[in-house]
Amino acid sequence: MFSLAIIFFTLLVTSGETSAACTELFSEVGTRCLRFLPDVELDWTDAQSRCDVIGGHLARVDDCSLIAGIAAYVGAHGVQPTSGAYWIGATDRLQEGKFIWISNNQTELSLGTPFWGTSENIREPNGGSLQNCVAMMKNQAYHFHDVECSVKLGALCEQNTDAETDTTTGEPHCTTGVATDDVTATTKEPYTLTEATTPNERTSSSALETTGNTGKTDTTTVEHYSTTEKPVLCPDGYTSISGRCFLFLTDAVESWTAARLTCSLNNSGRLAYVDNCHLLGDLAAYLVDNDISPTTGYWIGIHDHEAEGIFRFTDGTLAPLTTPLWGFTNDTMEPNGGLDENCVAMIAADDFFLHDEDCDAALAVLCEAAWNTDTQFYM
Ligand SMILES: [Ca+2]
Ligand SMILES: [Ca+2]
Ligand SMILES: [Ca+2]
Repeated sequence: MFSLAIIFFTLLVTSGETSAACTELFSEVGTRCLRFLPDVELDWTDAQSRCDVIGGHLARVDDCSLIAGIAAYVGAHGVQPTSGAYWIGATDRLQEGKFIWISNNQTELSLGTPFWGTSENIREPNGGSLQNCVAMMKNQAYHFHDVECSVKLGALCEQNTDAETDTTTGEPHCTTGVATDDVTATTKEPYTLTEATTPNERTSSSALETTGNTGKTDTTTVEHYSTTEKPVLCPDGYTSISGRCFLFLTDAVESWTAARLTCSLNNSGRLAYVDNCHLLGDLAAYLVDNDISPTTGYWIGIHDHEAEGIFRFTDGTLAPLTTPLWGFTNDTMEPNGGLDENCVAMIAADDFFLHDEDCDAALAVLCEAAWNTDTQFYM
């Protein structure tokens, strides 16, 4: 009976992990329903029309973890875009420099880390009023670039939700029996840009209330930077970001091994485990917004000392370093140092994307407080 209950619960949880209910024209990627049209070579407007014909819109890639899902799907199914890039549903046509998603009430696409790639070491978007449409670039691990909207690229479509279907002009979408590649793009305007009324600014606060955890006396005022995680109490000097505690030692310029020791001497911390793109984005935004920037970068707790190309955290566990965590040097994807570069840092000149570096290089130090299972506090 007990095991049956567990199985039932597992089924519930498993089905709850995905909200996708994809029609036959779309494939489940993460929690989304996407259709890859790698060979169409359409300008951005025609690509949107093509998606509209099959009951979708150009994809809203507003979750950085979806980039890894897309890259993995492309690799597994051989749907690399023949043009080198996929159009997605973001544009700054309405207001130069402000990129919005054409679905989901035109929410804003944030600039910087971790969504955007580089061209010749210059951060995208870089095209000003000449480049107003957003594409995911095959040779940049599907990071975003702004591109001239008239360029002919592949289309990455996303199935409309019921709500999105309901708000269209009333024409029902036919999703059965359509051979997508034979569909002729319609001439109707598939979307309407309207003035956004509420700027989608980053919400950060250094004065969020701390709820409950008052049992420890040597903690500082909680600062909290993520909009998705609850703030936590952190040791002296550490800052709460993404529900974890970090210490930025911008003046401690030293080798990776020395940096590791420095963290252990600061409340028994460790070099930071930058293990997902949401955290990388939050850390980069915190550094930019607080104008804390070393000239070089921050050592973090990832290395490939033991086996070249196998990156591990300092506790020996494998580091899940899927796109979009790694940066670029001269348009070449990091890590690029082979046996000469075995330690990982967040590099200031690359908007804090990850690079492998010479472990003897002198960089600043990013520590993370360890969780104490006895006290149930970060220590
Ligand atoms: Ca532009
Ligand atoms: Ca560009
Ligand atoms: Ca490197």
